[in-house]
Amino acid sequence: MSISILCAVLFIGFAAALQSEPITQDQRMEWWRRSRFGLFIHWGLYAIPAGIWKGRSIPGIGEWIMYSAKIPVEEYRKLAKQFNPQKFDAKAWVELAKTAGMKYITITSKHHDGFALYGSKASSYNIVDATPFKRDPIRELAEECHKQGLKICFYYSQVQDWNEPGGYGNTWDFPVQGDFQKYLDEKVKPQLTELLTEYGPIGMIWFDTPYNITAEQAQSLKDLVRRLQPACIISGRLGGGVKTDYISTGDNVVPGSMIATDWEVPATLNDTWGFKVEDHSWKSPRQLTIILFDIVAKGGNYLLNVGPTAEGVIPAESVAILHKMGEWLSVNGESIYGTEASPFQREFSWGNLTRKGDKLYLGFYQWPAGEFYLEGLLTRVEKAWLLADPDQKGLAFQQTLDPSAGRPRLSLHLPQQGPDEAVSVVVLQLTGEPMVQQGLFQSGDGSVLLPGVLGKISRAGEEAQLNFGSRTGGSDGWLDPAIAIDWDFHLEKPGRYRVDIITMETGQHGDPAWVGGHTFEIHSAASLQGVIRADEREYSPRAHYWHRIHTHAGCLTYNRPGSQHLRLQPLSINPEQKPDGQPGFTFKEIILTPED
Ligand code: FHN
Repeated sequence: MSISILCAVLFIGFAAALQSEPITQDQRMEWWRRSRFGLFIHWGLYAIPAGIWKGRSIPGIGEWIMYSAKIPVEEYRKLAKQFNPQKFDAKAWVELAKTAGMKYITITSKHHDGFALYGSKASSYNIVDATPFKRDPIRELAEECHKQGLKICFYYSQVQDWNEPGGYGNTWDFPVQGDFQKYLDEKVKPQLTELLTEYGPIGMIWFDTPYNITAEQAQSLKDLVRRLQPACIISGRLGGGVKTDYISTGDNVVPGSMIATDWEVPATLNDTWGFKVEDHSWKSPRQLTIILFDIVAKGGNYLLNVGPTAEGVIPAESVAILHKMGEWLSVNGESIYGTEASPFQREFSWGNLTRKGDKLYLGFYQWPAGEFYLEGLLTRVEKAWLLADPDQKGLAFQQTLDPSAGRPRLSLHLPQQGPDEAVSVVVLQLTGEPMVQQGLFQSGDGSVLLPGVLGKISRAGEEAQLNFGSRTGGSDGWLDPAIAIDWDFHLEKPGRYRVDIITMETGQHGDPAWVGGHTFEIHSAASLQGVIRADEREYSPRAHYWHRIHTHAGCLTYNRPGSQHLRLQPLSINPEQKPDGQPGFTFKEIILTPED
């Protein structure tokens, strides 16, 4: 039986099975939650100029070259005549994703330039009809994914289409916006129908840049996907305020804390999505592995991108990075696949945790040689070992669970060197499900971390809200100086502590934004007043593009151990904003560091 027939049979069986009983949200998301790690592919005509137009390097991301260089439709369309990626090999691409430990592939079926990377009958501006290549790479890739057991998913730009007067974005050819509804009816819906009926079961449609699509228009796209493939997931960027299946964070944005729903981070290996010959800003496998672990520890998925060349080759640097990540996953995959978010609702300076049943996985981004302390775990540990150790040799540990000691504490004796230069993982086998005391305790190195996400937020004595989840870890849109944050914490060692207020850069990656000048007051052992300034800029492996900004706020002296309280109250918030509406007071956390 040919692969196409096999796919059709599978699809009909799958559709019939679904017709009998409506699929639940948990069923729809099951494979996605288990997967945690996927491959994004941005591939299209933009791979030909690869960032250079008429001898000029065009700034920005590669797939935006038509927009950034304002290339007229007639000129850009001519690229199709040159597109002949003879080295394209669907089998090799899928094998690469598998070797990297990825479980799904999301490929651009149509990006903002309007060109379809598959044989579309709805528009002849497609790879089969308009190029000398004449093959349908989306079909080849879908068939390979079905064969090799990966989910195939399609990116589709539903609003921006620079080739169509009715699509959004091309103001140099079409200064007057055309009929968007007509474009939706005559291009988007027919193309989505093709993608959802001719390529077998599709894991997800990845909509993007919703702009000003209306609720009705977005709903009609959602209804279409649900009708044609009820099991197909709909990405977070459909628009119109219509609820989809998960949240898509900003590009490359790792939230500062857990988000209590399904979410995914789309991210780049260098700075571009579509191939750019001059982009050599490759992130290291270590940085990317830390980000993978951190995302999974906060309950999300990581969709990591490659931009193949016009010949159909995935750049060697990307291949090397993905191989390295795959090596790490082949040893440490148990700490990633099918795991849940950390039971601690905060980050740790040493790394983060994932959880599966009654096991915890401690991922160390920095290896704490010697004694290591984990505060707050209430469940008894049975055994601890290095995930990379095939013999699972037990590590020595002690646990204090006695409430009179003030805090539950696990002390682990670790070898001098971690087994992995990226993320070394220690497994804790517990006697039951992990129970955690969420209180704030002094950590092993004597510092106290007061994260915004674990503070009590109030406004004039009433409970209030601040969102720490959606951007780079800093509070999102804190513009109201009447909002304050309070923390209760436990201090073991009295003494003098330096107070650092951490705010985050935000904005677009490659163009970070940060605004200081907010004034504040801190009330704890004493009162401190000051101004948010950039006293220190610190690279964060979790946030990569966005630095942590330290404001040295002064010192506090605590004369006795035990329960303490700290309040952060802005006195004024600088209203200056960047064009995208960011950033306000992008507060992340306060750190108290012992001075002696
Ligand atoms: O404009 C696109 C961009 O080209 C790329 O596809 C990314 C991937 O998340 N999405 C949009 C920008 O957010």
